[in-house]
Amino acid sequence: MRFRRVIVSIALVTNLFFMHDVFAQSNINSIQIIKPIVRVSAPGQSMSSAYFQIQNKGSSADKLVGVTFSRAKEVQLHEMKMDMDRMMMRQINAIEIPANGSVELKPGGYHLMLMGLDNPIKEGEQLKMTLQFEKAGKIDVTFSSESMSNMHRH
Ligand SMILES: [Cu+2]
Repeated sequence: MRFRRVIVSIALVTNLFFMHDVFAQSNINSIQIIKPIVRVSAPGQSMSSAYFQIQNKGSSADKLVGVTFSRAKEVQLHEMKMDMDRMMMRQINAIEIPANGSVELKPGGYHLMLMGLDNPIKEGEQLKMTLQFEKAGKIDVTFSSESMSNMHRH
């Protein structure tokens, strides 16, 4: 009897372990967005940029393939790189997040380019965007707006 009870508990623990594993690997829960920030735009400017960190706790790589924002005509994925001795910005199709890894969108690197804003982004705004991932699907994210000078302190 005693032996049997031990077997049952091991089965239970193993089961919980597997359930946890499945949960962690499910695409919806594997992607986390950390510290989403939109840069305050200068008055009259119809563009801005946005930054955040993407964490992928899943066991397969995923890709950020697009972003929608109701206040912008278009949101592009951009990359900044040194080309010869000049900083060049170019549009890219996707940002890949390795399995069990992370990618940071930050000034001077990957960023979102918000094109054709209806109004300039002001300080202290909460802005909702939808990020589209290849595997994890759509993720709604609320960004806070910050001025560039504040951003450098992070
Ligand atoms: Cu850009």
